[in-house]
Amino acid sequence: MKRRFWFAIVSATALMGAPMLAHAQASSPAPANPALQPVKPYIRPPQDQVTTEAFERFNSDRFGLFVHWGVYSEAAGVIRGKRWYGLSEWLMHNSKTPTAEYLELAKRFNPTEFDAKRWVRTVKASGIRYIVITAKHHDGFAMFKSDASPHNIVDATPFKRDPLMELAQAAQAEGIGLGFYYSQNLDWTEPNASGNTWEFDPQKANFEEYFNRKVVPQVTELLTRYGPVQEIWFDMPGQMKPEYSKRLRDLVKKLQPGCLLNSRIGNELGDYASPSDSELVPARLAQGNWEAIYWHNRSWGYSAFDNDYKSTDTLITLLVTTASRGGNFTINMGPDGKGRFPEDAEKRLLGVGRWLKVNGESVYGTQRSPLPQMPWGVATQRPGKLYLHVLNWPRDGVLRVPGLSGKVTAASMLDGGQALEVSQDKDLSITLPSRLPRAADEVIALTIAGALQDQHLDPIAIAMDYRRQTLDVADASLVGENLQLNLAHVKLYAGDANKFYTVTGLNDPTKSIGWDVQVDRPGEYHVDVEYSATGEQSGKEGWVKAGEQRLPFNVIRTGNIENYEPTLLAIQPVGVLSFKQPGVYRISVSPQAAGADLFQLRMLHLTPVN
Ligand code: H79
Repeated sequence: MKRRFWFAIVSATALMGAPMLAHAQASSPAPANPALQPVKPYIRPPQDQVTTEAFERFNSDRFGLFVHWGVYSEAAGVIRGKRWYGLSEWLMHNSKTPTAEYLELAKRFNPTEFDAKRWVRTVKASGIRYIVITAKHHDGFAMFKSDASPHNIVDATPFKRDPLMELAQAAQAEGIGLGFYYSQNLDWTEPNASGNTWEFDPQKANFEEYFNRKVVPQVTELLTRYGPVQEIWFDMPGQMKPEYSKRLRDLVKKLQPGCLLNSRIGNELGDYASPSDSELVPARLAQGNWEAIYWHNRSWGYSAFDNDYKSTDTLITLLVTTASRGGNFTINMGPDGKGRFPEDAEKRLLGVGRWLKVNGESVYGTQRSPLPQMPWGVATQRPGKLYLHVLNWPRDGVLRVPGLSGKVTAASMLDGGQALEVSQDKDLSITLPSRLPRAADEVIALTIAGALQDQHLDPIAIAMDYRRQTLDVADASLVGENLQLNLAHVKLYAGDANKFYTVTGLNDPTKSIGWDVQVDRPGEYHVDVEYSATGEQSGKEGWVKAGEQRLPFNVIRTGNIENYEPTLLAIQPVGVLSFKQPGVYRISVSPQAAGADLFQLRMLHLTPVN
């Protein structure tokens, strides 16, 4: 069956680019529900030769370490004997601690165990290529010697050393790149900056004064005293005026032309895109240069009571999935008040390093996958090579790639080099070793004759030999007027994330959210719809359709999606879709009747019925 291309239909709204500015969009019109941010493209192509060269390094690195370290690390999520759950670096804000009291914490912040060389050893052994460390977070406290503010680690703590200087030297000696995080708009110790509403009156703030006295001098210090800086990672521009983003950009580029800026400098002036915190850009939205940043546990700063660090398997999966979408993966580390990496966080990272020692070829310097969504995992490529990252092993031991454009001349496991049997006519089939998988991701290296075409917008492959497979609305074709893809920010939902995509405007039977799927052999799939719905939406009826098949369902109430509030999503069984022959089918969701939006759909789940 011929491939169908529906994607043009949605190109204007969804496929143009990445949802890269989720909390940095000062200028976008407010959506009806503030918890839902419309997805907007962010692509800023390189501006000059120096930037192009900087991106060559950026895109070859692929794996970075974010370090959140400050006075809040000493508090570790606890103040006045009370635990504050969540982001420990937000402690001052969440507990509305007065500036004077917060700065008292600095007097006991004495990270005597800090050893820059040791940090860099761990970074190297973890296969990480660059570090981005908090120079100044929202609490306004500089983790470097600053002449522009007394609130800095050298002048205001018993430690008296400049850890950024020590780190810059240790990193440079080992060829590890260095970047600085700098909170430019929020500064809770400054009456003239934004953010501290418990002590200061925003009406009286003179931002210009703060910007000239603190931001410009400190950014200048960071770019003139610490050697080459790969990136300045600005955060939370809020409503900062374009002139300030512009002045910051010009300052950075004047001092270090090769220093890259992330999109959270604000006002669309960054070089590369930052999606929202702890979010991977969906495959079909990822374009251009981008970097995913992930927390390791559920706080960026050290928390004494959050030990929920990600497993090595999860970290590897996140790293390779980001790489398959052409992005860098930057995992966070929150050193404690003594300056040590938490043992468990470090241990799990070192596991990634061991995996990369064997499989690094499939990550560093690779480019985005040419393949559409596959049930077995993801892919990366470089000229003449395609790497299949097998995250899910097929039950029949045969890994299929429908309609691969290049000719495979050799296939082997990256770990151990075992050659694999391949057959290729229309589809590619590879017989996996007859043993159980040994790692979360076992990589097959394919040698390819001829160029690979970009097929990532082709139909999504589904297959009976795997467990549950999902169809996310971020990868869907939106058919009809005024359907809009949004990113929801919530405070956890009954699943495991606090970011997910949903579509608004599904209010008429002529409109639909659809996915073209490639079915490899006849089979039956049980369908669940995963969504959120308000009381007004409860009782509405929808269809899941595929070819002539129509499965009706009615919507139940789960609640509103609200900004940074908990959200429930229903995972509701609908029925079974049966595909009698191999081919491409469109699976779609639509309302049965016109009216208000049917619901806020997140994804479909397809579970093979054996
Ligand atoms: O540095 C890390 C975060 O501190 C920073 N970005 C990453 C890299 C960040 N700044 N703002 N946000 C993240 C959004 C924060 C939202 C929340 Fe809250 C802070 C949710 C809970 C605490 C503010 C206070 C919004 C709700 C309550």
